[in-house]
Amino acid sequence: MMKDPLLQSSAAALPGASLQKVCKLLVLFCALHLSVTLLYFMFGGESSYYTEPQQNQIHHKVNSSNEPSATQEPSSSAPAIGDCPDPSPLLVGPLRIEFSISVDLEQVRRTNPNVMEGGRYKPKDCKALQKVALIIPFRQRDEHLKYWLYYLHPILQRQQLDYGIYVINQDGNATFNRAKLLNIGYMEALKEYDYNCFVFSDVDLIPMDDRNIYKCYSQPRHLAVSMDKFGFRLPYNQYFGGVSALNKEQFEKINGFPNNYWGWGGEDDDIYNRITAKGMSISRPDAVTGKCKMIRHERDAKNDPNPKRFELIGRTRQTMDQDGIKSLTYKVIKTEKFPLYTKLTVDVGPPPR
Ligand code: UDH
Ligand code: NGS
Repeated sequence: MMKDPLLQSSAAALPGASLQKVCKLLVLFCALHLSVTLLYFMFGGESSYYTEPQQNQIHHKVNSSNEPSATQEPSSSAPAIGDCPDPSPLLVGPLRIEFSISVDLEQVRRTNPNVMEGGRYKPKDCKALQKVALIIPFRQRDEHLKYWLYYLHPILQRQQLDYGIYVINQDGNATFNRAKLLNIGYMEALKEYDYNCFVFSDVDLIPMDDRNIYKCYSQPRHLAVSMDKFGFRLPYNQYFGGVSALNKEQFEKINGFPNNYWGWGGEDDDIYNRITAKGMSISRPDAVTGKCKMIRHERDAKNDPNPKRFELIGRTRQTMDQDGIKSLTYKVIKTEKFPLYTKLTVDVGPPPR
């Protein structure tokens, strides 16, 4: 049988030593190829197979839209975050509110670790739809303030608001002036941050549903519409007391609140008159969402019913453009930054004789 001459010749041409040499060369070649491939992946292969094209594209988009133009200030390197969803997905609805528990503010601070000094908070993962200053008229109601902070901080965080708490404490023992304290809160909060919404809340009122959002609407908002002490309904249609919210434009339009209501009653009716006199209406949540509980208490010293209140309400339209934030005078006596709120002690001046 004839043998393949080619096979015959190659076999004959490869003695043992040469075969070993060829094998060694082959192994060397393979090793070299492997090292080059490895080096390529480690240092030079960014745009190669294993990069994540989708992530790269997103990066690129953010970078290109954030690219500072010649006239722009260089922006910070933090990536832009989107607006918080409306409504907030964190809301839980009806809440159990009770005042028999004892509240320790140190504990409240620990359970709200994201609240910053002075009672400031803003959501981390999204941009809050509004910057809200919460303003509380105050004098000697520390027990009530504890409940307010205990309940409201978690609610306001679930509502994903960028907010700050301002307790406006009337100095001295003269007759109380709720509306003037609220005007002062407005002015002072604005000095601290670019708030665009102002929620004015009595210290003893707690919402029973976190869907009652403590923010501003296209019309001035009345939030305390369904109080337990009134059998969960409005005491009268024009009622605007307890808790209300006005944006900067609405508040300025009515020249703020009146400064000349000393003692209890009527200032909220005056505010209602101001709003309607300027052609605005009142926005309200429904009676279920708007349920709230009041901490029962006796009448405070130096806050007796104001005998002049009916006469004053009758003249709102004549007085409102003079009496308000335009004519507001006061002195800040003390500013205290507590972990859960900012307390401003203010001199509101003496009531008229
Ligand atoms: N406030 C104080 N200190 C005072 C007076 C009033 O902090 O000395 C503040 C506080 O935020 C309060 C708000 O002003 O929630 C409204 O005042 P108010 O409590 O006098 O009004 P309210 O309608 O009570 O809550 C009226 C007296 C009810 C007497 C009931 C007697 N059974
Ligand atoms: C009205 C007062 C309001 C007060 C409301 C509820 O009569 O200021 O009662 O008061 N107006 C006048 O007195 C003119 S409450 O029952 O909550 O104490 O807000």
